[in-house]
Amino acid sequence: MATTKVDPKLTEQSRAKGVKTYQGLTSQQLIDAYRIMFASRRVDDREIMLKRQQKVFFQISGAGHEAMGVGAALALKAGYDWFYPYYRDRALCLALGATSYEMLLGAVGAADDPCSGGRQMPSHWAYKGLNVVTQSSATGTQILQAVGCAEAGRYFAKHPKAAEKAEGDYRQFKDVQFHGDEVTYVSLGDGTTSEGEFWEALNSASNLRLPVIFCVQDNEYAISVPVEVQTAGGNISRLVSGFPNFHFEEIDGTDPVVTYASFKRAAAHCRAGHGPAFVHAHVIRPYSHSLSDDERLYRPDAERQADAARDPVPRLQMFLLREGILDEKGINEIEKEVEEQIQADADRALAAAIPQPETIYNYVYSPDLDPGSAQFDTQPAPEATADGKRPGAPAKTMADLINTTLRDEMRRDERVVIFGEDVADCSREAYVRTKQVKGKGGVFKLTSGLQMEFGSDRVFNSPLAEASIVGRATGMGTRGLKPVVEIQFFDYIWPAMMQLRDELPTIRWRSNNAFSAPVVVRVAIGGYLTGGAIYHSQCGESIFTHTPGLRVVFPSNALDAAGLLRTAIRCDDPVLFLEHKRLYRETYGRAPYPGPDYMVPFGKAKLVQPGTDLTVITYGAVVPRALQAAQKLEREHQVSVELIDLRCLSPFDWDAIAASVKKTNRALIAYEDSLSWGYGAEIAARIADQLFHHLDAPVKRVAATDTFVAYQPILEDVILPQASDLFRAMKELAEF
Ligand SMILES: Cc1ncc(C[n+]2csc(CCOP(=O)(O)OP(=O)(O)O)c2C)c(N)n1
Ligand SMILES: [Mg+2]
Repeated sequence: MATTKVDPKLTEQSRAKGVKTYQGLTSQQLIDAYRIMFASRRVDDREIMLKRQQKVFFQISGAGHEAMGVGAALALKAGYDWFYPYYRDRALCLALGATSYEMLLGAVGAADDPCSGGRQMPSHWAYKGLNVVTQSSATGTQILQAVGCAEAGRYFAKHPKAAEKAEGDYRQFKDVQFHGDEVTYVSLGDGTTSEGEFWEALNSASNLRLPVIFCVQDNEYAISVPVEVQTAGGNISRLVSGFPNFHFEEIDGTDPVVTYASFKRAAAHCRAGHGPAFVHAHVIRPYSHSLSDDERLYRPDAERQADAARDPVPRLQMFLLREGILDEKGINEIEKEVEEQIQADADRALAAAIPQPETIYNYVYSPDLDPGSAQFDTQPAPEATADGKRPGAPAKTMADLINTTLRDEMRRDERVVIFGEDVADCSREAYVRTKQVKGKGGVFKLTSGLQMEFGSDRVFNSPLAEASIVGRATGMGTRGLKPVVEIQFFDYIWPAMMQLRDELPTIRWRSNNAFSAPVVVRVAIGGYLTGGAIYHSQCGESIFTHTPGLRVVFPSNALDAAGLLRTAIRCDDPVLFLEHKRLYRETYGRAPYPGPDYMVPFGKAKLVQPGTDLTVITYGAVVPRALQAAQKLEREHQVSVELIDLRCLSPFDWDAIAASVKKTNRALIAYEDSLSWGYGAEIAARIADQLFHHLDAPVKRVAATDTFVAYQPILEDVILPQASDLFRAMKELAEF
């Protein structure tokens, strides 16, 4: 049957009875392996047929990779170890316990497709009960996540109380399970080793001695590009051999006995805590890359025939016959059973219900916890502070309150971990403990003192690699940790863009709510720094507000920063938390410590000042500038400005905007980013669309020039919107 699982216990029993085994595999296990490999190939063939009949919409095969998958699955434990496979891992998933019916549900895009409910292409595996984690189509993004997954397993083993459930925040909806000797499997093709994230992942796994098995399935092609073009010298094993703490294997991946034995050794190395393993398996790709590709355009027949001679399915069949494990009749029986099963599965899958159109909005965000709800709306309670502060206590800066909020939440929730560049007090912690140095705690000191209070496994420096920060955090978040990571400057967020656009915010939606990664990414953003120049002043928030599933927050004052950050940490969705550098220590917007439970709900704007003549919609560092301009306009021209601070940029508070514009009939959107295609464009379009009949004047925008930010302060002043620009625009709008 295509659903048969191979029982690893058989190995031990047979050995005890003196039965012949093959590297520990019994005859029965090899028969089962054949059944699965044959089934895997036949599911591919069936899908190819259905694609030609236009009954499915995409096909990518696992052909040629079957022996690799089955051997790995036999050596590892479904639902115990963790799996970050890639699209060629059909046989792995079947051997772990997924069924051919489930796979065919994916091919037709059925509502009950367990991988994605018809949202992803077929062969994008995700089986929650088996610990097979959702994957995207982006090659290589899974590798850093696998590293984070392994880190989470180790963390929970060391902090078992952190795994406990808690009410009232994301933990209520996040079951954690872990095993002290678990391993994380991650696979990729030879071409994908060219991605930088692959190297970042090897680096961290090696340095941290993480129990990750990297399985490179080398079929010598990445679509049409051969391995010698991808890999210097043509052999990835040679290039990675210098990474310390690894167990390396370079094997024939077309023989399940070889792959099983190799994975046994790799897993033993990982489970013993020695570090990661690297299995470089030479496989074949007997079909083209996918059904959208015709390999005859770039591979001659001779080369394809040489591949065919190593085909793992006939090869295992010959082996079984040669060893007398099965005779021809036995083989035929298995194949017939598999064929009949797959035929029946395909018929059932084609008749399965498809998803209802109205479900498309499901699981963009958590269906369980709404961070805009009353639960996240609390009042400042200065008297409730842990360190005895009282009302009338000194006003704190935004930097102070962010630091205090992080500290409070780390005390409250042992799942919170913090990492990023320079966020630790001192990686060589003995220097601080012996009082030789004070410690740094972030280039802006926002995480100061946290490593000293909570220890180096909860607050630590990462390598200088932004994709690694977000990718590892995503893997950790998937396992139930709450990483609150820092990107040092918004200007350098771009290496993490793939993780921030294609991974973190997509995990829940693409897995139809089977997986989630409610991670917080804190980012220092913005200009007005006098000398910050092009690479320390950028905004660009609209690039992220354009991404569904990501909550984007941008506070303008200390109290909001504290309340919104706490909501971000307790919430069940990924949050991009933008902290304006210029506001960190500004006099404007300081506030006393509001207590350890102060929260501001997401998606609720703040009325900075009420007014009647025009509405200004803004956020971040433009808020104090707009306020200054509005006060001057009132003083000098008796124009009453209603000033709205959005605080949350996605989702944003449309109701507050609409109510205000209906009252004032004039709207100005002010933002620090460059004007064109900026955040204000969406708000302006929506006002024009939905409030047209309420407008007495065109919707206006004030923003930075369509340039970068210059170093010379005179230029910076011209480029970024100033109070004087806002004053002028407000006055013109009022007079229109
Ligand atoms: C980041 C990214 N770039 C490009 C693609 C398009 N693409 C899909 S598979 C593939 C080739 C992958 O080759 P390899 O890693 O060797 O795996 P194989 O398909 O050979 O098993 C490419 C270029 C993608 N999915 N993701
Ligand atoms: Mg390849």
